[in-house]
Amino acid sequence: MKGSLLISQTILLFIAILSCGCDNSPKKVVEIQQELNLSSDLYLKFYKEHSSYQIIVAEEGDINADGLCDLVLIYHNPRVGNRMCALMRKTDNTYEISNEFKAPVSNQNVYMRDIDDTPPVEFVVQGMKGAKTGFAIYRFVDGRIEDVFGEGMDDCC
Ligand SMILES: [Ca+2]
Repeated sequence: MKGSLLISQTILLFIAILSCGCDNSPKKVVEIQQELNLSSDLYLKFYKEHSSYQIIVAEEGDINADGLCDLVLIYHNPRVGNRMCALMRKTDNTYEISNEFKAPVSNQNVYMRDIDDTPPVEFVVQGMKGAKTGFAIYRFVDGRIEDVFGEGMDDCC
């Protein structure tokens, strides 16, 4: 009886691990687009202008605090590897592309987090390379994205 309980708990744990979003297979363009509420137009423009890139993550947020929703992207550029940049929406609904940073090799994630309670919102990029993990916090300052703080990013990019 105890043994079968242990086996069923192990199976449940295994199912939980499988369904935890660890799947690292690339998302399709349309799948990412459907997850975006306010920036799918910027996403499609960028995709059309950079069709050789594989876009891995797209996260929305107003990173320059101008009231217009911007888009942070992690993508694979076949010439140089994984990169992160932001598309800042302009009032005519085109975008200005930010400076680029190296981005993690796998399990990438981007999320908005107001770390200092002062606009603009910061954003966090995290990811892995093999077993190594890293993250970095970025902020839009004077027209550029700056790396505010990070840990282990050199080992996972
Ligand atoms: Ca903005």
